[in-house]
Amino acid sequence: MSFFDRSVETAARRLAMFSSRRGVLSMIGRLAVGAALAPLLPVDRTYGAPTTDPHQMDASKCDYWKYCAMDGQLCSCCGGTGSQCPPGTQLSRVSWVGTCHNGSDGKDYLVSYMDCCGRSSCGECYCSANQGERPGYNMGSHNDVNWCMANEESSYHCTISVIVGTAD
Ligand code: ABN
Repeated sequence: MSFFDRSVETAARRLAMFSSRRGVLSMIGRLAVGAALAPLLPVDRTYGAPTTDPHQMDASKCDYWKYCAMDGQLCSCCGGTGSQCPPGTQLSRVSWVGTCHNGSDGKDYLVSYMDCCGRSSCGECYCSANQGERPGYNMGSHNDVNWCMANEESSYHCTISVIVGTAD
């Protein structure tokens, strides 16, 4: 049998298979089952859009949600972490507070900002968001001040922030 004959025979058999009553019914059945199951598949209803600004979730960026009332250099850039002073520095005896909104859980948090003292200014990652800041006569919410002033070593190095609790 020639190649041409074989090809025509194969094509004819396939056509007969798919155009038989049983073949057509089985295809309709498969389509019906597929259509019924399609709505059960998981769907990304965000259409790829981030739910929040990615910077607000990145602790190395100034617009990280917890830094909303920050005025100072991030200790995470100065050998410490976002909530721990670098080695060789001491926590300020006084601090200031802010209320920051966490976009990922929709809650407001009370955040305490503290300076790390005893070394000269780190000079890195200066952030100044100042949300809710009040003038100097409202000292607890005023941040443009060297809070190391009450420490024995009063030189300012950098600033950390600690979540105190939810703001109800
Ligand atoms: N509390 C941060 C800071 C330190 C020195 C001067 C201004 C602000």
